Amino acid sequence: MTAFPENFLWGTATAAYQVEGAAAEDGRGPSIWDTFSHTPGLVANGDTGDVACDHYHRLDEDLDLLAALGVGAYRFSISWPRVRPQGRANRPGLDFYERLVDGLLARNIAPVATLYHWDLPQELEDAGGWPERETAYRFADYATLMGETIGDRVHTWITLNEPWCSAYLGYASGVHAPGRTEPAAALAAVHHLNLGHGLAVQALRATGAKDAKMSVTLNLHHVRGVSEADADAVRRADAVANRAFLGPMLEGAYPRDLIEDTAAVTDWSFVRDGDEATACQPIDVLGVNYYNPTLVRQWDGSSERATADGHQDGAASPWIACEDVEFVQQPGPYTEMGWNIDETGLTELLLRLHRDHPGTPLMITENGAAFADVVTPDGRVHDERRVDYLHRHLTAVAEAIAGGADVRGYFVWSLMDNFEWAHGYAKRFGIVRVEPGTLERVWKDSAHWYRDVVATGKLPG
Ligand code: PNW
Repeated sequence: MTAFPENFLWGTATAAYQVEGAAAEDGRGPSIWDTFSHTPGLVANGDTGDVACDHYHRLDEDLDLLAALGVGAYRFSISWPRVRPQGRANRPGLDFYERLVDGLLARNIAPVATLYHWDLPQELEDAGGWPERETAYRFADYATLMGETIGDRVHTWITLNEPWCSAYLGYASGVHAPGRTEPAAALAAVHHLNLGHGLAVQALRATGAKDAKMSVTLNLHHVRGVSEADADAVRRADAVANRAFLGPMLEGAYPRDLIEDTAAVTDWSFVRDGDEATACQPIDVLGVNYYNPTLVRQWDGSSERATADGHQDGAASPWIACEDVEFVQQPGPYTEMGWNIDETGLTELLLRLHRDHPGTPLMITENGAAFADVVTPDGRVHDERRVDYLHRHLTAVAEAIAGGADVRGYFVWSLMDNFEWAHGYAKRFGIVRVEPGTLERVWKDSAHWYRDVVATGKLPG
């Protein structure tokens, strides 16, 4: 029987635009995801986050749901345009997060707050977005506002969620908002996200948030080569996907090979003296989101290039300076996202982080799977494939802990089915089903299973 450490933090995760709805209420301004989802053809089925799970209006019910699950922590994100539209504090928006945080604390659930889960205020994108340095300063202003408002009650602050997605899917491949396909701008966005992270940690520490833990969540890619001959392909993909963030944030410098690999795209002149030191603020825990590994091969040009990472079907690639890297189809089984299921990548990734950054505790801030629901006439939702996925990945976490990795917690993505970005509502990650139409919350088998894991701190069987 696999057991977890005594103080292990068990939680579930969501993000504001994916669950809240109430897109035009109480003074909320538009974000880049409102604009993107309302542009025909960019999101599957024309879905938007206008209503989403209606979490904004069902807050108490959802807080009770978390309490019934017995989780010790809840990871949510704050909608920047709800609390600071047009750069001005919006009291009704702030009130919502006060009620959320107080409601969690009243139920003995630790609030883990992400400042930026992709919903940039539209006016900041109109001024250039993350490729502009100003955006990093505006982000720090927003961090100050949130630190002053709820900083005395938040357990852990996560500055950014997956800046890889913000920069490369938003500005290089364009499959996420704001939908731009400008590789040089994407690398400038990488830098201003790194800078914004550091500025936000400084800003939070300067407010009532000074006792909270500081963190950032990265979707690190566990990159493997098909054979030893593919070492350089692995190095390139790792540089642009992982070390572009780990370097400045944890070591205070961009990796030299990244600068060289991308020289034809940018001269990195947007990096000013002192920026890397600013990005490198001490953090208390590193958030890791993991779904599947990445398999690459050196491309010699003799055949058509494999592009099986799910990001190459359009014209533009998020993999800047990886023209000679093939992304190779991995063996199944697969989730509904087409992502292969391979928990060994999670153990290896955690052990690598432990080896490369030994002083930095780790937390799995997202892990989970999309599967189609099987609802039986008795109203139950039998998602044994999700239970199997979670079981495998929690076993992998336990193995990493046994191998020495300092892993402090685990958050299932997601508490409930929600707006899965460009896929709309078609891809369902919840351990709780959200009934289309009525938005009723229905426990899937995985929710019952997870409640038992949280209650015992052990995996069954
Ligand atoms: C993460 N990719 O997104 C996000 O943090 C969540 O909001 C999201 O719902 C979840 O994972 C499931 O997708 C990702 O294309 C979106 O590589 C896309 C990718 C990775 C993560």
